[in-house]
Amino acid sequence: MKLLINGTWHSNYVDSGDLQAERNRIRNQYFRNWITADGSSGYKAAPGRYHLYVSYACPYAHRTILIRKLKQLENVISMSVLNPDWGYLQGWVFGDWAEATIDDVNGHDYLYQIYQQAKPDFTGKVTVPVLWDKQENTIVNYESAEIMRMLATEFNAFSDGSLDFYPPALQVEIDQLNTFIGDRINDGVYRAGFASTQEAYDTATDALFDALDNLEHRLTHQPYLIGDRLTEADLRLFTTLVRFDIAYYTALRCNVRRLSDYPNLWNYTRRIYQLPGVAETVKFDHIKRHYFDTYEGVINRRIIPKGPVVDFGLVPKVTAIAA
Ligand SMILES: N[C@@H](CCC(=O)N[C@@H](CS)C(=O)NCC(=O)O)C(=O)O
Repeated sequence: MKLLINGTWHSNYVDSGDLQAERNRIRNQYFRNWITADGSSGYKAAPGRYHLYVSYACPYAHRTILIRKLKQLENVISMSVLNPDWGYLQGWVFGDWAEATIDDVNGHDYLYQIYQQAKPDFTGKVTVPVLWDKQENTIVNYESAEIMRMLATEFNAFSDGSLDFYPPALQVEIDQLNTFIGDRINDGVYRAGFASTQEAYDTATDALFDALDNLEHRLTHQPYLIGDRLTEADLRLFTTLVRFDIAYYTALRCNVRRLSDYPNLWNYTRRIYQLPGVAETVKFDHIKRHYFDTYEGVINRRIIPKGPVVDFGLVPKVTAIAA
């Protein structure tokens, strides 16, 4: 496991569970600040003040890239892109890949140095996305769901305020969908792919495909998860679905069915992909590089995949060999 412990970088730490509780505690305690339109939180929405560190490979970072694009915040919030290959001893590194960048805000080579700069004794994983405050020289937040919500709601003075992906009347339903999709699908593909036992893989895969079946049914008579309106829940689902056949089906053995075997989910994913600006945020070369070249040693190759489900039956049934 790659992580910082008391500010020191470890590239191959074996966590036997001793650090888990501490890491969870820290995850909720630090870097969970909110930018607000009026500045009452201490972090005021302002053009040029904030910076995003992302990877085009990561579905969680993709949420924030997507909302920045759709809300037309590209000139308001700057962005650095990490190399998609996470196999380096240093974890996430800057540059040296098409459309990856250097860190032109803090001048670092590795993402863990951003965390060290913000909190020299930080303990925990070094994940993307990260929202950086150039004024206070610190990490504002590193939870994609929270960054996404802030960008969508607090920057309306500088962005396309007419687009509301979290409208008050739909918030209860969006929250319910986010919980379901987050657990069963966004995290579910990783739970399946990184399972260390057959049983854990089987359970995660069943839960994942049950959830996809459920959403396939939901989309029978409507273009988006909540009727005609594109919401935050759709964007969070999209970043996993757009990776599904390209990466998760093979690299993470989520292979009972392809996404393209689901007529409604497939049309839905293509519908969102074709919305103005969305395709520019999807970089399939980064996605492939990340999932196929990075996780050697993390994925247990001895687990037997559940799929693909193949029907060798012929209709009408052939009963004799014609030779
Ligand atoms: N809960 C976090 C998860 C982000 C996350 O897991 N990012 C992955 C890339 S897809 C990462 O940076 N992993 C590095 C690691 O596990 O050490 C969020 O939603 O922002």
